[in-house]
Amino acid sequence: MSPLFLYTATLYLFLLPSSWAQPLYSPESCIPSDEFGSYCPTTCGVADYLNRYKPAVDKYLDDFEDLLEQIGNLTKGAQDKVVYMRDSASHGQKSTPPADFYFRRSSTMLDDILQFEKSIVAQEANIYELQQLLVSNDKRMLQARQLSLQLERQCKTSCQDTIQIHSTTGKDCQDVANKGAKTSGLYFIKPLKAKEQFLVYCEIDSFGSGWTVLQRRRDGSINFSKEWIQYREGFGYLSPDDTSEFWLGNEKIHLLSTQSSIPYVLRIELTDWEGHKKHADYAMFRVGPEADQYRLTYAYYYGGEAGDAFSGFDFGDDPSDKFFTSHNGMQFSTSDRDNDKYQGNCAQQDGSGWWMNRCHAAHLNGKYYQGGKYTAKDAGEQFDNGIIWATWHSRWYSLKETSMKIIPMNRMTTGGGQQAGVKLHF
Ligand SMILES: *[C@@H]1O[C@H](CO)[C@@H](O)[C@H](O)[C@H]1NC(C)=O
Ligand SMILES: *[C@@H]1O[C@H](CO)[C@@H](O)[C@H](O)[C@H]1NC(C)=O
Ligand SMILES: [Ca+2]
Repeated sequence: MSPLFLYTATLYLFLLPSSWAQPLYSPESCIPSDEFGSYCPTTCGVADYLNRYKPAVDKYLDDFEDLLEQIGNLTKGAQDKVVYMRDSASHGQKSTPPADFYFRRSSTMLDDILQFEKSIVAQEANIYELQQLLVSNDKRMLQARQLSLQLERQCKTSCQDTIQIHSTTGKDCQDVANKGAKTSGLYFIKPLKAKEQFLVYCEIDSFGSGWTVLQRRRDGSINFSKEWIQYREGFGYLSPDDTSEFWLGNEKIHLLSTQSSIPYVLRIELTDWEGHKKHADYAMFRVGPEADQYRLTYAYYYGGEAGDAFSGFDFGDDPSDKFFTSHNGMQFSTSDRDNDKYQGNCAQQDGSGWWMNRCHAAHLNGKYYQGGKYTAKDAGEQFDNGIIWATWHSRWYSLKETSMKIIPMNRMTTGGGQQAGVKLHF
């Protein structure tokens, strides 16, 4: 018997201990126990399990035994062969065959070895490539795992409002700047007669000027076709980096502009689609209370390259054009509240809220037209309903960006404030 067979036979004996003759656990020895946990089997379950699978395991072992015997037989055959070859080799040595025979044999063996080496080299290259692939896959998997960890962490932290609202407050943005605020952004302000503070965007420059922004158009993202209540309360979004569109609200504009003996200057800033910027300033800007339909008044045009469209424009259609397109002294109109000087409803025709006359030469809450130029056909009903400043561009040209902002008038006239302010913005 070969040593291998001896070994396997021993193994076989170990695999069949006598205890396998009977069930490992009898049903009586079951210990139902909670310790195993609700989803783990009890010892009874373990016994049942072993009893159920024992016949199949026995069969496997029988088959295994057969296989081992076969291997044993084969090993024995191989051993016999080795013995036979050794005998014939020693016999061959004794008979000394011709050198030529050995040479040929060894040269074919060399060929085989060379072939073998070549295939080993090729295999090694393959293995190397696969290893590289494995490494890069590992790296990618690591990255993916890190990403998923990051995402998991992000998902665990609840949604937080990360918008920064500055802590300085005041009755307007100039007050905020006077109290030391140095950067533009969102601030709460509370005009003197306001019941509650409210949020505004303050544009604060390095000269200490603090503009309170009332209106912003940038990209057409907000629909300005709204009704009275929305224009009264305000709509759109205030953003800490001045990237969004909004109307602050007529009530807030009223409270701001009428709160003190120091009158305000309204600055209108305009950008066209060619990137040119112009502005127009109005002294003593005021918006009346709701009881007076948020009437707009100002004392005079203070200056600016955009021209004085607020005071009307002579379109050349009629001698009264300028008079009927002036906005000074006009009440605010919306589609649902007609306070204009026209037999029709300007705000409804133009889909906006504004200090309509009959109807306008300045119209900053108009419809947003990408690219600027539009026609009566684009407007749907032949009304010029774009974002218009007639003293700069025609009424069939809708401006790209606008803003309306106010500052106390003394900032424009004292301490070189006027120069500073004008220089900084344009
Ligand atoms: C192994 O060899 C013995 C004796 O030579 C024989 O009786 C037996 O059947 C063989 N077993 C197998 C599985 O071939
Ligand atoms: C803007 O709102 C008005 C009124 O709700 C609506 O009729 C109009 O289609 C809207 N315009 C756009 C561009 O969404
Ligand atoms: Ca009317």
